[in-house]
Amino acid sequence: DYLKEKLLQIAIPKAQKVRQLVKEYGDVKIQDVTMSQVLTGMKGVVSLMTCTSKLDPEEGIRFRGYSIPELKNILPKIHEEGEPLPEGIFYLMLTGELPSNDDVRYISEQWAQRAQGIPPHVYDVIEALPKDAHPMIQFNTAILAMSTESQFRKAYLIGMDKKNYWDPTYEGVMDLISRLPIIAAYIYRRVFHQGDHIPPDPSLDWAGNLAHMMGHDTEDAKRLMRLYMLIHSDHEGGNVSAHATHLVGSALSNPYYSFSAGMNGLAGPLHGMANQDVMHWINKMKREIGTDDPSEAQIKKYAEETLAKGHVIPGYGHAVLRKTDPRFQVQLDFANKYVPYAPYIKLVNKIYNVVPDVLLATGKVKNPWPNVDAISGSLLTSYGITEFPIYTVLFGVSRALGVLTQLIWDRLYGLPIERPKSQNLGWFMDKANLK
Ligand code: FCX
Repeated sequence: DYLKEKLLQIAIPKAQKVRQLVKEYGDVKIQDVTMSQVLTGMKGVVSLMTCTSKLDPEEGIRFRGYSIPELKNILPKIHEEGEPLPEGIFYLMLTGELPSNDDVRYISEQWAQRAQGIPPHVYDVIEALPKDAHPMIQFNTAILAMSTESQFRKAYLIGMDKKNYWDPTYEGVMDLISRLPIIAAYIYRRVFHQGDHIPPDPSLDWAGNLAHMMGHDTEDAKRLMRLYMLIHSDHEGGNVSAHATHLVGSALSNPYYSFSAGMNGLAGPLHGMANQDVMHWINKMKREIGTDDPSEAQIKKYAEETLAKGHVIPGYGHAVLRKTDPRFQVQLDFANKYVPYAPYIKLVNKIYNVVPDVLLATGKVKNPWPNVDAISGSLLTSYGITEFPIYTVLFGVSRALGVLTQLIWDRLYGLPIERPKSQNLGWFMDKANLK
């Protein structure tokens, strides 16, 4: 496997640097931490080392230094006019280098081959769940059920040298990523299409195949799926799905356990489930106002009522970003190019015109701008993928690319178990001299 050899060559000097930093520079002070940082979700506290991507509050995400608009130009594509293949961003996040067409083809072929290894019991486990169990329950259950195949645990038990843990991690990650589209499509067809399943087409790319297996087999739907899989793939290390995957992986739990932890986090409404909740919010608005095409004044009133009830407006705000999310923008540009007249896209535009001011008026929301989830569901819907509960699963399939790449690097760096310190309320009160 030339990719594995290449990875090891890149990683050896970096792992040495990590060891050197700990040994020789371990006492270097890097930051002061305030009371409010700890009590409001550790925002801004540097406590993780992540190499796959970095999030700038103003500019948004960069993958190994490249922004999404840059990647749209430089990553390999199938069609000149199309979207980059997610295989390319995986290669970039893994190696730190831009892939050639051959590298991308190699990964496509690897994944198509490895995808064939899903054990039959995984489908039995899915089938044992009620059809109306949320697709994220089915997805995550399937991920755990697949961990019977983990090479990591076997290698650990036979006494592998810990320097080599990255190798079975890599194998597990490649297997797992290869199989996620099949699992996601299986759940989709089970829940929404009477179990009428569509086999994978090994000649297709990873994202194209997902659209195909879901039954959305047009070139347009495949193009959308490639974009979707590209932009959701990573958002540096501190977001809930990435952090949870990393944390659980630090106990040397295998890649399936680790990723499953991340997916449990993605299923929360403040994280990935927001993409489904946005659609509920929009549809409830249409029902309550009694029209499919509400005016901006009506949307403003509905948004204000949402806040008055103590609810969040899904798709808006962010823990790090302080500008419109470039992942929102790239989808909006895509929508304006290919489906400008889609009713949901028109609504997204109208909502974008009024909601930031409504949030700003609260005086407390740190970022009033839309995030990735404010539009992704409307875009999928405009392409005929109208079943909202599958949206977070699609997010999860994509998110695997980043968080699992980082898991390989965690093992290449030889990072230890993660164990921050906790204190009780009295300790914090003492620090503040508060009685
Ligand atoms: N609607 C209403 N209130 C909001 C809000 C929104 N969209 N965004 C923030 N606030 C509120 C917070 O709830 C908090 O209120 P409180 O002081 O009464 O507890 C206050 O504003 C300050 O929060 P802030 O520091 O700006 O935001 P946080 O870092 O705490 O939270 C999220 C960030 C993303 C969780 C928050 O903006 C939110 O709940 N947004 C809606 C859900 C959503 O879209 N999530 C998806 C995010 C992301 F892109 C993803 O992971 O997919």
